[in-house]
Amino acid sequence: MRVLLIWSVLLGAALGSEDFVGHQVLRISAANEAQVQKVAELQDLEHLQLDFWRGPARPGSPIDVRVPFPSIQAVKIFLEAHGISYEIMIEDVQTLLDEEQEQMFAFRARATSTDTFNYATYHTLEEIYDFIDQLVAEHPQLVSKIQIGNTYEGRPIYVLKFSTGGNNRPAIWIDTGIHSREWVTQASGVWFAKKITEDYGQDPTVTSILDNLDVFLEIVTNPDGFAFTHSQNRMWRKTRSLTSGSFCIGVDPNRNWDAGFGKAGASSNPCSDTYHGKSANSEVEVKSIVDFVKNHGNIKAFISIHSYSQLLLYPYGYTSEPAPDQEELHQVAKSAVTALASLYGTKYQYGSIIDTIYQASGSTVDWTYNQGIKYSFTFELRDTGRYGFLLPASQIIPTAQETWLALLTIMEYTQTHPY
Ligand code: O2S
Ligand code: ZN
Repeated sequence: MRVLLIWSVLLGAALGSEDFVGHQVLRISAANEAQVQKVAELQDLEHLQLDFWRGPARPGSPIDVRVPFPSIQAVKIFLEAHGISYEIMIEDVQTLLDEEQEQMFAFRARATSTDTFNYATYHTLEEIYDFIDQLVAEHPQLVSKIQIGNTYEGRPIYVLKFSTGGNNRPAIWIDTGIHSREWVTQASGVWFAKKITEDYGQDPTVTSILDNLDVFLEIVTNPDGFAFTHSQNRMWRKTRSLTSGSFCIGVDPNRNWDAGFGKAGASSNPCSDTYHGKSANSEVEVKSIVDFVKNHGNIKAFISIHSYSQLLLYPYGYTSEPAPDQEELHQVAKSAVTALASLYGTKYQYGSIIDTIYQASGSTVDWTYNQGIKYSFTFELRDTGRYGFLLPASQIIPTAQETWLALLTIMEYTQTHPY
């Protein structure tokens, strides 16, 4: 164990990946709007190098922030000075990263088929792309791979198509990993893909869905960012594009869509983790999906999967104007989270993005909804903050299983409520 640990640290150092020794994640409880504003001020102090994992949000909903070791005292004194309460959620981020690396190292054996693939560990981009090819080779009648574009750095962008025939059937879209550090989402995407191939022709619900609808699944929606989380910085969220006039890299692909683009709920600062980019669809990873959706023209449900916080959200994020279908979306969300909880009791909150989490402009599902895709939803998978983005691999399968129940609910509803 020790030796392995030392190895992984050395290996990390040799590869030049960023370390997080002594970094803490604080959970801040802002009691009122003034305290939220105070915490938001911290965000603007760039020298502190804070990484907001969650929020700043409305009073009452926690704000989680990763604080680099050299900033810890300053941040704690600031919070205490303003009477803002906080607790330490993660004592040392690097310890969790070392455990994650050790776990991956122990299971690093390459699978030769999707039956020997280890669904209970995290995988690299290469491994996931191999998995995709294996799944297609094993089920050529059911699964195909579509390349919808190339990333900023030139990597192929793949979407899996699950189809039993027909001519441009109404379709369901699911994407995972648009934020690269949300690793449980790509891992769940892999599990969903396998699950569909296992259940088609066996499980009546899945069979009926696929006899009527096509399913598109983009597992690694931000391949450059994902590769970067493995090679350089586990905490990377954005794309990897360059912005002229700035030394900072990347655009938030969940602020880059053409719905309330650039409004409150996104940053115009290229160094921010919620930087919206120069213009809507500036990111090729976003534009490739936009083109695909428009060309297809028959997508009826669009589900974009993030982590963490255990939420099921529907539009809007950029405005507090209720979506015209709010009541129906609320009912669908309610049934979906009920199904999800039935397996392990995991509790999800649900509602519109702006009411439930925070204002966010230019997000995926606001755009798809405005395109006429009524059943547009965003998930935030496990957990509620104990591990945040660093969810232990032992929770991958339970997370995927319970989420699948919610997805089935939405897919079945879509099938039985044509519009
Ligand atoms: O900030 C984000 O992009 C959220 C979702 C938004 C729709 C608010 C992700 S990280 C869960
Ligand atoms: Zn996200």
